[in-house]
Amino acid sequence: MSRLIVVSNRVNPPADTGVGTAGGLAMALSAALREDKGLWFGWSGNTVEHYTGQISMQKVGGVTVALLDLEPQDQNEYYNGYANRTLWPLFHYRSDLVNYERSFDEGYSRVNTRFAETLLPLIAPDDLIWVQDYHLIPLARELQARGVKNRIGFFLHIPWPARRLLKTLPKHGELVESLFDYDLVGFQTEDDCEAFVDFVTHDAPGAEALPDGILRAWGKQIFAKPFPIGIDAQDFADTLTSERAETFHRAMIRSQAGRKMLLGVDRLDYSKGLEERFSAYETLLANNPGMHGNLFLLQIATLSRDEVDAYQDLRNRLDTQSGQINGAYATVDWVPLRYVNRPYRRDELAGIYRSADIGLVTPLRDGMNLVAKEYVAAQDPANPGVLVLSQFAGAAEQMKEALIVNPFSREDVSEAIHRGLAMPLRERRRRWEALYDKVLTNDVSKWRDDFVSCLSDCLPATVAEKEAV
Ligand code: ADQ
Repeated sequence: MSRLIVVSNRVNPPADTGVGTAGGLAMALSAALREDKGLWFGWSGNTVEHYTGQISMQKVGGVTVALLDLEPQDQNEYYNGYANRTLWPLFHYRSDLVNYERSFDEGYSRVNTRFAETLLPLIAPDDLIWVQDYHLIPLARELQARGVKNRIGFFLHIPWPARRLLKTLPKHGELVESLFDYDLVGFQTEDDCEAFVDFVTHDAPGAEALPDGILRAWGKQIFAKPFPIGIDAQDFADTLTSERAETFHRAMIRSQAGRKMLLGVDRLDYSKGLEERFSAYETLLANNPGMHGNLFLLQIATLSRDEVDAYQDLRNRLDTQSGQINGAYATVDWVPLRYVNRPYRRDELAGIYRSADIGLVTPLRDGMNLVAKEYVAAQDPANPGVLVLSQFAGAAEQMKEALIVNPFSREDVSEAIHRGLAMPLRERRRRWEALYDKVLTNDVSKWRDDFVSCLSDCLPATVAEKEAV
């Protein structure tokens, strides 16, 4: 069997303690590589004054990793610049927050070149290379320019934007063309895949969409397909029965003191719809005085990308908004909103999820959203909570038995919370059983196996023919 090399911006498998850095990609990849003899290559997260191109190999949380240090200029232009100030907002439909500068573009190319140069000596002829996410779109082009002939796949963890939006990005054609240097390009949802095909068929020279996801353009051919990501459901179930998860669960139940708990768990990111969620909760409180004192919202929002202005601004606004809600509604013995910025261990989170009556997952745009799946996986089958899920999370394409809401409508979200709180046990169980079945069936191993076997075996004959030429 070929060795798998995974390449991503950051390499941060959670330690065996489960403390890990927040982030769906890290959770999913370490679960996928742990039992594999594969290699995970990427940026260490550290910067050095002068770039050396030296790799350090380590074993972290059971995974072999190869780490590269970058320079401060790389961090500013590539990571904080092109990746998080340009592509992230654009791909999440926030063109108002897009900041494009040529130096970002240059930093993005430079770092992709550095990745290719340092990865090159580690590649054996029959390795499969799997590149992750928007930070590394041009990597296949850079590798091929250095003579790499291996099969290379790409998976996009975030949404693919609508055609007209993408066209606002300078050099968007070049970016899309570089995806045609991969053999297989994977998306989270059918919707994202369709948006990609829509761009290619309308705007790429010589474009042709053939059956089975084969796409031709720029004189090249690729295979484009959705591979919805999942969680490591088995590992999560084991975590749930750990002593720490149970301790946290009991502590939460005690601290609820008979009140219903609504729960949000997110990175502090404008794509997650936190301001809109707080507004919806405020609407619920304003319209239902009888609920005062009988419920609360626990919002865990771990700080993220706090070197980027838009994240600092959001943090300030959320501090104000949470203060206003508590100022307006709290009483001496009731705090309606518990707003927490610190990260929690996975086992602690599992216990917290289990004690929540409503899981609020209301991003304005999200590639998939693993919190929705973790919340479902953590529920007590005899008395499960209700998932309120944004129609704009990729997860909504699969998780139709959740209460699906429009996160831009405070009334819609507030009514769904109300409905969830009043939902009879029988309906809660019926919905949860259907959701849990999907979370178990479509887990992270299936995601990895589907992608890797498609990359290695199942490419359409026409692509195999192309390779033979
Ligand atoms: P993220 O935007 O990071 O991931 P998500 O899928 O929700 O979003 O994953 C978040 C992960 O971080 C979850 O595993 C969650 O448990 C963890 N986490 C969140 N808050 C935490 C906290 N306070 N403490 C500890 N852990 C916390 C990107 C895309 C998503 C896509 C994933 C995977 O933006 O759309 O689902 O990659 O492809």
